[in-house]
Amino acid sequence: MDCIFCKIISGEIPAEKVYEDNKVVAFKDINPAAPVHILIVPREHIPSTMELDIERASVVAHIFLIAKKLASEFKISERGFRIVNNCGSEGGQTVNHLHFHLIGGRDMTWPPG
Ligand code: DGP
Repeated sequence: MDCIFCKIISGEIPAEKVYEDNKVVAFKDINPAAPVHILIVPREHIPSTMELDIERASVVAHIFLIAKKLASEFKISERGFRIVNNCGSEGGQTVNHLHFHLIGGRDMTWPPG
């Protein structure tokens, strides 16, 4: 499958991995939008939120727990951070493998662009 995140998960393409377990992998975004910008992705290739179903939805809860743990480790938990999932082209999704951005280390603005 021609998926860049599947290739990062398998190790075919290098990335700065910061966490992995049997369900998810987390690595630094190649184009960081903030001092801390980590992508957390399921090992299973799920194209987007629209392909989530009840059997696979538990991975999202797991991703949020890993986001919380990484926020503490990367020292962004006290001041706050943002977790973002872009879905579809108008939603800003550019890689079609479900992923959550953990972004922090600077003041955020709202609404997002
Ligand atoms: P999104 O726009 O929500 O689909 O976010 C995709 C993110 O993936 C974007 O912030 C850049 C990042 N990205 C794309 N290709 C690579 C890569 O090869 N390595 C890493 N580390 N990040 C990548």
